[in-house]
Amino acid sequence: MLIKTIHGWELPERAATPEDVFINRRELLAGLGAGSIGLGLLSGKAEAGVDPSAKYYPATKNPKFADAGREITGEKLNTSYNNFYEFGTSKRISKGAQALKIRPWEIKIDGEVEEPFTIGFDDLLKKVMLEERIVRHRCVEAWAMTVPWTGFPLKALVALAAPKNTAKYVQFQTFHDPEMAPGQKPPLFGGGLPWPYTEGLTMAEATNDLAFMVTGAYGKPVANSMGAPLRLHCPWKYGFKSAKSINRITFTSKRPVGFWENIQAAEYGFWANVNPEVPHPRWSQAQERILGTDDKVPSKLFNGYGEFVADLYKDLQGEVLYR
Ligand SMILES: Nc1nc2c(c(=O)[nH]1)N[C@H]1C(S)=C(S)[C@@H](COP(=O)(O)O)O[C@H]1N2
Ligand SMILES: [Mo]
Repeated sequence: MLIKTIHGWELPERAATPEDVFINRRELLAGLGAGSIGLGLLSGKAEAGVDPSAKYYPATKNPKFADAGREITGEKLNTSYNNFYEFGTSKRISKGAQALKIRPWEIKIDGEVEEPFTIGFDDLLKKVMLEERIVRHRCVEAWAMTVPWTGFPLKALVALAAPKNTAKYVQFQTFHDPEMAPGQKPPLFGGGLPWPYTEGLTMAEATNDLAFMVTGAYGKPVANSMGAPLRLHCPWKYGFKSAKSINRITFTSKRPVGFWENIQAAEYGFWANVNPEVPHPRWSQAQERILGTDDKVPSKLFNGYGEFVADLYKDLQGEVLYR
């Protein structure tokens, strides 16, 4: 039953609407919805204009990713149509996500590294080179968008972390703060969700050119609703692999279990590479809907980024690579 309730995000937007209404109504009845939105607007205003990283934008465009072969998704749509379960199961969490407090923001680096450390987000920005990349994003729900992200290659952060050779995987973790993010409050969604949100990559994936740490989008610091101040983006994998609002990165010798894998391993695996020929157990992945339109286009293996990443999987054919 829990699985059924929380998986509104797997349905096309129109089909999911009645459930969103239901959940929002429950929030209202619980006296939470209105309060958190009010707070959110206040703190959002307080933060506007004082983002200390604003000076880094717009960043230099990386010519390798200058054209994603599709129109860029409108900024307004992109910042207001989101998956961010910390703030609720509907796609319309952008107002609620204004409650996300993005300063001070620290990232803890630990696990199999020479010396664990914690770094402030603004100090991290001083140690990396930001660039803009226009890439496609493919959600496991079969919708797609195209985003002008700003950020830096994940491998730069891996280098800063100085992992030991016992490190085989990298785990990303999102904040855990039920007071700030009502979606993390146990009673509302049954208390069964394994917060905080975590996701993981192999070291080979993490040091691939395409794995990107996002700090901005649309030529400015990334919107709260899209995972401020620091999120991952892996264009060749289903969207749930790209954790938002990261405050901890742990290097491990054991393969980490992601948030969705923990909930439903048969449907959401570790690898989750886009493949139109491998259906989700409950729907086809052959096509994707372009966000903001009713257009459906054929999906592509590795979301069309095989030239960068196909080699990573050559020796892994025994694995469930596409789910
Ligand atoms: N912490 C966290 N990260 C997350 C999610 C989430 O609910 N919480 N949703 C994932 C999913 S399913 C997708 S498709 C993308 C959506 O990113 P967007 O809202 O910027 O489009 O974020 C991913 N990262
Ligand atoms: Mo997704």
